[in-house]
Amino acid sequence: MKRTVCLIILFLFVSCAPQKELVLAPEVPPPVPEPLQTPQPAVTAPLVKYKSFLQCDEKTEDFFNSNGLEVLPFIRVVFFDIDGDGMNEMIAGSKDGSLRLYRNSGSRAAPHWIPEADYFKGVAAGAFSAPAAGDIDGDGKPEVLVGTGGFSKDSGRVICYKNSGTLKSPVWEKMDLPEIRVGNDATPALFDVDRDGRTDLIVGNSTGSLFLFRSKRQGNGIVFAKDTAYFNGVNLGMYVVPAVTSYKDRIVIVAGNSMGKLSILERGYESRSAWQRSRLSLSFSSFAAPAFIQSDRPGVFDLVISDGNGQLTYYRNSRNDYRDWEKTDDFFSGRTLTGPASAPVVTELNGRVYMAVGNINGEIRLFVDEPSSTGLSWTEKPGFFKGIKLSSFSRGLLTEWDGRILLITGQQDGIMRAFLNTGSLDKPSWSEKKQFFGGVPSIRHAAPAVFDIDNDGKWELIVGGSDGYVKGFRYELGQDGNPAWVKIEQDFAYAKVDGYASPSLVKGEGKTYLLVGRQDGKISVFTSNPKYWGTTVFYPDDYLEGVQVFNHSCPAAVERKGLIELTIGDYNGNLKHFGCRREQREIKEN
Ligand SMILES: [Ca+2]
Ligand SMILES: [Ca+2]
Ligand SMILES: [Ca+2]
Repeated sequence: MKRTVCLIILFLFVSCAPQKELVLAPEVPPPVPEPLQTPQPAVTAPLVKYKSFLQCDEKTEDFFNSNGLEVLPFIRVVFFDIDGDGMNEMIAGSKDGSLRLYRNSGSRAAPHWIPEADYFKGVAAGAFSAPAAGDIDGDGKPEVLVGTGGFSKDSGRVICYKNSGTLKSPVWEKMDLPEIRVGNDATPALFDVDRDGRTDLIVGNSTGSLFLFRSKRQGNGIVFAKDTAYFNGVNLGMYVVPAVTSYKDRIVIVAGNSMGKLSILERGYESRSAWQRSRLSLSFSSFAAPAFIQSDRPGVFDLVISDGNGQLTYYRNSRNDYRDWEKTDDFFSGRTLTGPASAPVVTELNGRVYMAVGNINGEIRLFVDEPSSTGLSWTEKPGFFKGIKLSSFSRGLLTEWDGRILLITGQQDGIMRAFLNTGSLDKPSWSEKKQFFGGVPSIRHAAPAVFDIDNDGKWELIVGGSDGYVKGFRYELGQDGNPAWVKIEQDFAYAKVDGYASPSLVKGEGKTYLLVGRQDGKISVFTSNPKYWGTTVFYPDDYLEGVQVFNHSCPAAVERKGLIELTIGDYNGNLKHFGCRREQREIKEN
């Protein structure tokens, strides 16, 4: 019954379509999926219907990430041999509060990290987890500790978990210890500061203080007793994260803070010794969190520093003195990171494919499709957009204007801007065209795309917004040489998703696909098929199979050799790549 109604509507719709007066009422349901018929044999056979979809296969390893580590916001790591196999694993806490275990199956130079999904099952800290690991009760098996963060009453604790299973198949259970609290955002590190054979606990907090908890025997177990005098007067900057080791018979703490700055603190073991503090010259954009890692020289530790963008950077202890740190690619090469709310747009210009990627900080980077030194398929052109500073949640794209290259940008506040490259591709020089978007309304979180929808050789402007709508505009040239934009009325009537629409358009086999990223990380597909429908309207029709990203998905599609190459950015800052081909699936009757 329902289908009959649909077919009637469809019939009415198609028969009306060529007339110019057609007005789409929002409540009119979109037509049924495109039925394709197999070639009709002479004899009457049952009608077979197909639904077309895009089968997408992930190829992120070749394009953006050969090392396997997904971007985790506010990642905090420790390196520790948790399973006793003689190799250090990486234990990572993150914004979501859980702990993750990663093993490097590659080498220092060509790392490949593999997550072990369930290793820390049962360990959860609510939010912003900061890990530590060590044998705190002296039974020869390691415990795992989690510092908690975030804006809740549970923030600022250190929770200890004991493994009642085996090293290979652990069963983590919360230990029954007196509460360990330090205010908000606890960041634990284990170290035996008094050399009594029991591992003590050093914890940072959100105000930049460090606290010592001395390990004391109690009955058959241990307790951590707060020693307020030990770090008296030491402040290292908000959201301090300590990493602790020893060097030349002194205790050494490298600590990072939310400003991205790092300090080194040192003192002797004896109780009359006092802390000496100095700055390290390393600096990050935000939330620097250091961790020591075994170097390739016995007894010497190198440093891994994570930051607020989820980046991990390896520093070699170049003079073995914990002061001279030299950045190297070890362990974390092979990732293309462009910052949170990663917003790629891929365009083809003069036969070359370019990808501009915006982010939450208003930065834009340019990549070209040539293999990079790490073997990935895109190479960055550093400084290509030098001098252009946008506000947050930027998205930019390159297109052509007046025989030159034009950068179009959108951002959170709804302002769209255009910059003309008056230089060359090798030495760009950007000059803003102030009056370029006359007629285009302000669209919050404007996510622009350009595409020649109607094949007239002029591109149209397609913009998604935080309200979930996708709108299209076409231009006529005004007297001053600037375009005057007019809204495209019908084509995008159905192009609406559940928030933060981020459009990308691509042609394939006579259709034009409008792929729209959305808040929940899925991608909606709308299809314009004038030959079939007799109209250029984009209808929800085809769908993507095999695509999953974290939220605020931002797709960028380009057609190459019959394949739709799909790049997707997400809120965490991952870039993923999928190769999609059109397939048809038989629709079962009823
Ligand atoms: Ca191990
Ligand atoms: Ca133990
Ligand atoms: Ca101790």
